[in-house]
Amino acid sequence: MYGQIKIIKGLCSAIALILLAAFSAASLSAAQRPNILWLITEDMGPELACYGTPEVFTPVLDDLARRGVRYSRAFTVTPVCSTSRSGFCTGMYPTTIGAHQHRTGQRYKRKLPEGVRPITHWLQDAGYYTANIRKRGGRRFGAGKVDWDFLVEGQPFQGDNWEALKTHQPFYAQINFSQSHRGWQAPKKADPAKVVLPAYYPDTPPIRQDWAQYLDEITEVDGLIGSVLESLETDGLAENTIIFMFGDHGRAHMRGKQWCYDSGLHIPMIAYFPPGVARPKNFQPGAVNNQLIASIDITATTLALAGVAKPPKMQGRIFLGPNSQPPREYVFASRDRCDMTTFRIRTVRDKHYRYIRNFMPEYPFLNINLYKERSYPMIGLMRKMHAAGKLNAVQDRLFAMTRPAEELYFIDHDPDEINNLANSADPRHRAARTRLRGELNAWIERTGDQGRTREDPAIGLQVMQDALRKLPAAQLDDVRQTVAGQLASPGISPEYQKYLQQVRALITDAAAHPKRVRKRKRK
Ligand SMILES: [Ca+2]
Repeated sequence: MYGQIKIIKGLCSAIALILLAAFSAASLSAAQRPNILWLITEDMGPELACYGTPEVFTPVLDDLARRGVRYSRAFTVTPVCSTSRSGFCTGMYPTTIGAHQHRTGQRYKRKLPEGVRPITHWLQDAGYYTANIRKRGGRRFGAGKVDWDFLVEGQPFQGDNWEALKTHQPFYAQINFSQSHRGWQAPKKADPAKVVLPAYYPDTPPIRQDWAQYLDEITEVDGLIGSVLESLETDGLAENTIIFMFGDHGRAHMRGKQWCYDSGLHIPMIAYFPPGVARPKNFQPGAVNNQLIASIDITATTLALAGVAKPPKMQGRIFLGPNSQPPREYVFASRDRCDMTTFRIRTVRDKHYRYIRNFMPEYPFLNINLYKERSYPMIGLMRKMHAAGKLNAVQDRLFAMTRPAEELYFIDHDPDEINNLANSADPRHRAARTRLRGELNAWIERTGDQGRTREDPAIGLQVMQDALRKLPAAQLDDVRQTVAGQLASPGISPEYQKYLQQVRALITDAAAHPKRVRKRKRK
């Protein structure tokens, strides 16, 4: 009996959702429904010329910002790929839908909760053609990345070919640009001597070169986006295609990606309405908009512009058009396990302050992560400088063996977030801390943060074991030395010490089981 009621209830809500979608879509005629294009750039902070960054050359995006609106305070809801993409794909906080562990692994992925779907499914029901572009002009174009930490039921996209857009309108399409992800190869344009480094990096030529190369990748992406805008023109799509350009999270530098600072969460974001689409009243071309935007708001706003009613559970806010919701006072973000490296960090930011809570302060900033050890040359370089006593106090802090339980930064005066005011006696900062602490607590409860239950540590150790076993002997030896160095570091906590001892045992295990490495070499 209960089962039958449940089925009937389920059917009723499904019918209601279909009717809702059909009614909303019907409120805009086919001709009125615009195409919507998301240009998603990998691992890219707001380091564009139009955001004031020197030595990056982004004439296309600077011009798009002049013709559209540039958002100066847009943030992702997590600082790493798969969780962030899970967020803006669904318009939900990954912590709410159980997609908060970066690279959950297929066997741990869960279905989305009832009433939560990828944006493409809402749009497909409303008659939109959906595509994640991988090909243009018969050639590979676009990474096609999705990287979601949940199981998708049904077809997430209907196509991957740019040419198909001409005959399938209205469309919603994504193009994912991977160039700004590490593995950098763009031609050198930025002058390393002229780039501006954050205060927590030592000013040395290799670090300047690394930063310059990152800027060159952004320059490269700008050119590719220029070619997309040309394709829109040549294919007759420019007049009725709305564009949202944004980064999937912040830059791939040490203390950037994977970290809940502006450097990991702040993204460039530009919205553009072509002449053929009625501009919302709250959209002023050429303006710089300073309101706080969360990446999940792009999702809710895209649905609104497509004439699809906001799904009741969607946490993103509509910020353009007649159904716009009040601007956010706060943006929130989370970080949990990234690959093998477990943390639980939550943060809230208003226009002036960022508050961070580290739920695992007994683990160091450089809690070992094989992906970063391998991909970020800066880590090895700074480790040597740390050992030689060549880092200043701010830079050296990255090597502390524990972290503060709370952090508070006054962004207006401290954009690099280096002066932790969590224990400040200044009444202004104390008031901000109390207020933001309360907001964060309320958000954790309100949104049902699933990180309140700690993941089984065996999962992180399993990921570590799998990764170690794939390492060539020389790299395994590097990891062994890093672990030995950390174990001998003053100030190490008993918790991290215990964890590293487990890692050390896994290194011994990996050295004894080099089967996979040899197998790989034969390929
Ligand atoms: Ca990414």
